[in-house]
Amino acid sequence: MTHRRMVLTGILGVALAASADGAALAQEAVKIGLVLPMTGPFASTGRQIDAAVKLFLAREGAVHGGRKLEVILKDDAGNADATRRLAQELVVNDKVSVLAGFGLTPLAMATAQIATQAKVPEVVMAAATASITEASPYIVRTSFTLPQASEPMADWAWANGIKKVFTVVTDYGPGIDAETSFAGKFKAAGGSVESVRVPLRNPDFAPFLQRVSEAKPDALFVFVPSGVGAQFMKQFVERGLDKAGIKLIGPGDVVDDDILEGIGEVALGAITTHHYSAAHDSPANKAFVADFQKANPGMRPNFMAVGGYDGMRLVAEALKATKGDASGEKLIAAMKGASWESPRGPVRIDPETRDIIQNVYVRKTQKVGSELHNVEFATIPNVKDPVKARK
Ligand code: VNL
Repeated sequence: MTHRRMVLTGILGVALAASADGAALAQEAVKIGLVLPMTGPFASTGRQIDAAVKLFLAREGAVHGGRKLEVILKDDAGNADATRRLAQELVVNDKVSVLAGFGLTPLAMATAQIATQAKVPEVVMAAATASITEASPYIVRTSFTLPQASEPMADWAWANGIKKVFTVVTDYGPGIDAETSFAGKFKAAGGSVESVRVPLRNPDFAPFLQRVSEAKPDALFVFVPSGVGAQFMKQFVERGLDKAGIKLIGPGDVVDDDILEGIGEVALGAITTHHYSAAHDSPANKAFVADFQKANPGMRPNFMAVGGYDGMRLVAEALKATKGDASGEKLIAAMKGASWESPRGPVRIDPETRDIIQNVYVRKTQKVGSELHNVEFATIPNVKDPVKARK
């Protein structure tokens, strides 16, 4: 080897050592493929999460663990075939280190195999059927599970003199989870439950609400996906159920903060159990809501926004822990057990299930000044997904 050659090799060696130290790595952004329903019937979920992801980068900066986060947003319009194709393209062509988003259960499920094969973490920010995290060891969730939100409702209802409940849920994963977890717990306490399921696409609630009206239960337990509550409540009023003395209860999706003002006073008095209300009383949440509303005039953050915001937080924390190493195995390992203060309260990623452990709050929809809010009045702390906790 000539002297010149040796010098060059030496320089290259130094360059390689520097890159191993992370200096060259820092030049290269860590890409996050964000797949959301930005159009179609569930576009409100996409809008909320997209706004929250942008807010996270604006408030916390884009550099975490020495690496710059770069978000690539794709619209699947709520169609699972599109989600799968977009996730595949993001992994193969864009070389993303993380897949994130997933507005509905079928969309999260459609991506599970890609996450497993590519060893790319799939951060589920919205979809909430309990079984999702079991579909891939690379799935981690920052939203919630329907059993986690619905079982505390059964306890509250029974403790508050409700004996007979009619459940109306959307007929797919999260609705079935909500119905079976609520009914299981409420019946075990001694209550009686009748149940109907309504189609996910183009739902007409009228015939189901007619049955509820004839059955005269003490309470109507309802789950509909985020955004659909406005239509449900309109038909609830049209059937005269608001005047029939039937109490409205359920997980908080039906009185979602995004649409609560639009639903109007008919929602007053609804009792729901959920992990997030824009009215959550903490300094962290007050600042979050104020900054969100400043960046998105006329919009109130809902539980989807918080799932998106915390999803970004989780990626940022994991990168910090791996010192910028974005390999899938390192990232998912760092995500297990991660904990932080969310706008919703304290949260932790369960290292065994990769689901989120969080407080569930009992809330009553009421007027706060001139606005309608879900006001929290009781807290069940550190709730794990009960389906997996029983296994
Ligand atoms: C799901 C669950 C979707 C809860 C939702 O809104 C929701 C889901 C779009 O898992 O599909 O509020």
